[in-house]
Amino acid sequence: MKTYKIACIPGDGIGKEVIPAGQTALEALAKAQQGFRFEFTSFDWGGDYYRKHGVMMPADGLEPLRKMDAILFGSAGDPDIPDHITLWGLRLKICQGFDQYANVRPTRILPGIDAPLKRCGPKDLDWVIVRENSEGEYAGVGGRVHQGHPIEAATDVSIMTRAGVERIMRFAFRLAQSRPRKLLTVVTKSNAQRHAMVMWDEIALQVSKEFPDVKWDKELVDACTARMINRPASLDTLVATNLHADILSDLAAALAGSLGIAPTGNIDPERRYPSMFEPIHGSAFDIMGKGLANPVGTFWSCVMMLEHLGESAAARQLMQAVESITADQSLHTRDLGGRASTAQVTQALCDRLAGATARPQPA
Ligand code: NAD
Ligand code: K
Ligand code: MN
Repeated sequence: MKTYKIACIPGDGIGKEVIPAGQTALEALAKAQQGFRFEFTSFDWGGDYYRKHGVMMPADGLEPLRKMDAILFGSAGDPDIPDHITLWGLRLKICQGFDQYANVRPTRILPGIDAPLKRCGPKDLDWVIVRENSEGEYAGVGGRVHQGHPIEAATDVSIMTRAGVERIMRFAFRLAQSRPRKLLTVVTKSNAQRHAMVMWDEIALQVSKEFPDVKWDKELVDACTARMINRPASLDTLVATNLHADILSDLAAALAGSLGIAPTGNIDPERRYPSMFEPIHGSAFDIMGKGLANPVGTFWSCVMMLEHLGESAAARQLMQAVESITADQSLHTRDLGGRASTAQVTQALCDRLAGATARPQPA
């Protein structure tokens, strides 16, 4: 039987609650599907590891991950450790170490979810945001001089390379081409950022010629936020820089009902390394340890992982189970206005997965 080796990195805060929920769901799915199994290896990296060892993960931590088929990640972020240390010390180390340059963030309004946009139903909002995940504003280049003095100066330099922009554009056009509407919006800010973003626009035009069947347009990032709210159905696939897409995708998640639902994949499209799947939310300090975390973002991330592994029937079955969960108001967690716990939602999902394959008894 096919065995998928999955690394689980719960990390911090509610990551420690939703990742075990994701594992439970995957186990139930494998039992129902009967065509494959999972071999999970958990890594206790994150804030607690930092308190003990002074680093978020071991220096050679990428080595055990390298032979995995995929990585399931929770969140990096601890109330007592500065965010730039937790982020750069764990999540970005993996994303950059494995050149997961395409961050893919689907957004849909799932059945039963009361999304905040008026006159906007599930059919009016079906987006995939592609985020450049390896360079740009989060290249990590910059510094501070005369720290703490009145003359202090600091920079965070946004680095964009032709190769880096070309590969994310090509990925986005290909993804848009694979979707029914074949529609791509290239998000830009080339009115104000007149070097890298102008190159970004030029490369979009150049790559578009390889995809004559894809309809595409350009939108300034600020105008794009308004368009997401005023004309959501005019968007389908979007591609944006690391920073721009980071912001747009949290907006997208909120417009679809909750940050707790949205999934993402940090993908190495060339499949040289394992890709990493995670809910887009963070550690959620306000609710951690209380069993209130919505596990749906993690379940949907597991769907993306299964698609990446080529298990499309299993991915479909899990997504159907997720949608039947969200359709049931009694299974909504607090972020959706309900009272269900992480454990109740997870149990209900597993019941549905088991029920879906239960054969009718012969009379
Ligand atoms: P957050 O996503 O942790 O929380 C924002 C709000 O959304 C909170 O009110 C939280 O309760 C709610 N929320 C988020 N996920 C939820 C879920 N599954 N169920 C119910 N409610 C949910 O964002 P933040 O507060 O800006 O960040 C907290 C920490 O997480 C910070 O340290 C930050 O750096 C880190 N963070 C990490 C990642 C990551 O690892 N990819 C992403 C975002 C934030
Ligand atoms: K996360
Ligand atoms: Mn973010």
